[in-house]
Amino acid sequence: MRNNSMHPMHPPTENTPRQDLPFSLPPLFLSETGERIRTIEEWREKRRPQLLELFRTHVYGRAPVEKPAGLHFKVDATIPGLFSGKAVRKEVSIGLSGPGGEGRIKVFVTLPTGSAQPVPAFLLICHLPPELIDLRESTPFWPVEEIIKRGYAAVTFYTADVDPDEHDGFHNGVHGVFAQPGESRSPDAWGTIAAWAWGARRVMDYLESEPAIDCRRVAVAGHSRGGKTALWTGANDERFALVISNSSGCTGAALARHMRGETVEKINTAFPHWFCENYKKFNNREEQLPVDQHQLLALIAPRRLYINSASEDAWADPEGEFLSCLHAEPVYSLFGLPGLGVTAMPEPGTELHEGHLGYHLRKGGHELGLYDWQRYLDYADRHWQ
Ligand code: GTR
Repeated sequence: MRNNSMHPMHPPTENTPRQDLPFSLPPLFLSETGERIRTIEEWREKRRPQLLELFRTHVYGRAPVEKPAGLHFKVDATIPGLFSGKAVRKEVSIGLSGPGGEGRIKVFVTLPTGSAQPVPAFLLICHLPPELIDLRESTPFWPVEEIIKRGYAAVTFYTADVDPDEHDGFHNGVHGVFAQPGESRSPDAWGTIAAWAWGARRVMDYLESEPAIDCRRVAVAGHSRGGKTALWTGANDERFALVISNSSGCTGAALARHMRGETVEKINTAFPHWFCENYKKFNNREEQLPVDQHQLLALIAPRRLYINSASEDAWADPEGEFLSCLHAEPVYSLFGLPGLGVTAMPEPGTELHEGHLGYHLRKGGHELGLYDWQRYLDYADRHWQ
């Protein structure tokens, strides 16, 4: 039963019936000033903005602009007759300019033909470079044909167009475009994941101008570093109705304090450009982080969230991802919405599609493939029809 009132049916509780953990997590329902959060209104107006600020300050960093003045869209090409006439692809450039110069994000928008109504869409944040994946083709990683067949638009962009995936001193990509001349970087300035998330939000700006898309039903999805980015995108931008994290692992869906597989120190060492400088203070000090990742998941509520893990993907900590979902559920309960529907980690091969929190644990390793997409499409078919 849905409960939209200011007063939840039951006061929110953090502990039951979730699994006990051998560490304590930062709270969902206690504000920084010690105030207990009891209602949807208090969550929305007090706690949610506080948590976003904590994640900006200590983890992902702060974007210097929202939608920039001068953002513009140009259709570079329209290619009809794809997949035996079932789809048309538009190739669109999003033009950006800031104090440090100009940028361009190329967006590939494949639309099913013949729909009288605007269609829902899947937006993939693609971190694989053009040398590895051609986004104009249908592949297991990006099965455009399957997405179209189910009646959805398939939208994607290369993250490298927004910001290169390398430690370049934050001079290139949108970091450079929006830096003020002579500005020194603050310890909470945006890292590369935050830059990519910002780029995904600009793609949503474009989609809002595209009459063939139903912007009330847009899912943002990504795999691994793209999954971390999808979560941060969805946390910041309530225009996304569904957020899909495919094996996002450390600083994605997995609880930092669970400390299996990749840890804060390991990720900050291997990828020093992904997060803000402040995050490095928590190398080997996860217990002192002011946030944990269940709170990131909770920021998506009451919108739909779908988490995937793979049984042999120990580096991304499947158990830590599942526990994070369980511990985000109280916020869905506050909204009167169903979560996973289980309290123990399911067997590999299981999918949980009933609730506002969707989940599957695929047998196998670290990848995004057709099996995963079919689960995401099934979930959308079920809840978006
Ligand atoms: C790994 C990294 C993970 C994950 C992955 C990926 O090397 O340790 O955090 O993001 O890369 O994006 O493929």
